[in-house]
Amino acid sequence: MYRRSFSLLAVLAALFVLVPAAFAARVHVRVEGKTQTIFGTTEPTLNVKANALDALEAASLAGEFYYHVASTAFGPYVDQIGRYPAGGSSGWIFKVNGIVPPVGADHVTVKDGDTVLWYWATFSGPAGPLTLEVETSIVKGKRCFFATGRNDAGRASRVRGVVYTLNGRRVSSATGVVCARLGRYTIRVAKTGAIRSRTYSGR
Ligand code: B12
Repeated sequence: MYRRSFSLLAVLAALFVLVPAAFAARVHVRVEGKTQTIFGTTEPTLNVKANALDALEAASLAGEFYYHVASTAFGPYVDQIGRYPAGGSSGWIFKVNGIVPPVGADHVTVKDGDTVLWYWATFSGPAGPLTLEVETSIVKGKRCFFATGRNDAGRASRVRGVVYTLNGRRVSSATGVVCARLGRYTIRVAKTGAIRSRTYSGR
């Protein structure tokens, strides 16, 4: 009798440990700070409990960086990540799969394969800064990269006047396009007033 209840307890204890992990979503997470990437230049996959606020918690654990959540009338509000507290028209914004959700991070459930991006944003009007991405294709035997910016609604457009970091070298591009010989590459793109892209690698 004692043996049976002991093994039942052991099974229940194992379930307590395993079930939360089984329910966690596998989510790509990146945190872009005011002057540099705070976490995840390559958008690594993390186990995230349930929502976009949990994604920040998972990144903070993995990257050992500070963040602070304030309780407001709207609910939890991330008023600081790393060194910089929100103030005036600047603060911390998040996107899920390229779109700024119109509600707090605790209300946005994430699922496997989603991408959560937290970033420092300064608002000069109603729209936030573009978040940059790099698209690539082979043109006339060369590897070409195209800078793209996504607005708050997730709509993508071509961006000019950017600076790439291509295989460790800074390359300015007035057109937003840069082409190079075929081969292995590591690239990201930045522009003043926009959110730097993640780092892409390939060949
Ligand atoms: C300015 C502003 C911001 C600034 C705040 C800068 C700062 N100094 O802290 C920035 C650009 C950083 C911002 C961010 C966000 N915001 Co905002 N923001 C506003 C705005 C335009 C004015 C707020 C204000 O200054 N009120 C006056 C002061 C005196 O009152 P207050 O209570 O002290 O205001 C503070 C809180 O509102 C807080 N705050 C700002 N946004 C949000 C969002 C949420 C969900 C919470 C809980 C708190 C919060 O920051 C204010 C300043 O400290 C309101 C719209 C409005 N007209 O109210 C939207 C508004 C509050 N924001 C909104 C949203 C959705 C967000 C984001 C969640 C967007 C996102 N997907 O990232 C993020 C917050 C993410 C996070 N960090 O947790 C929504 C909230 C909707 C809802 N029902 O939940 C609103 C109502 C806009 C809208 N109509 O969609 N925001």
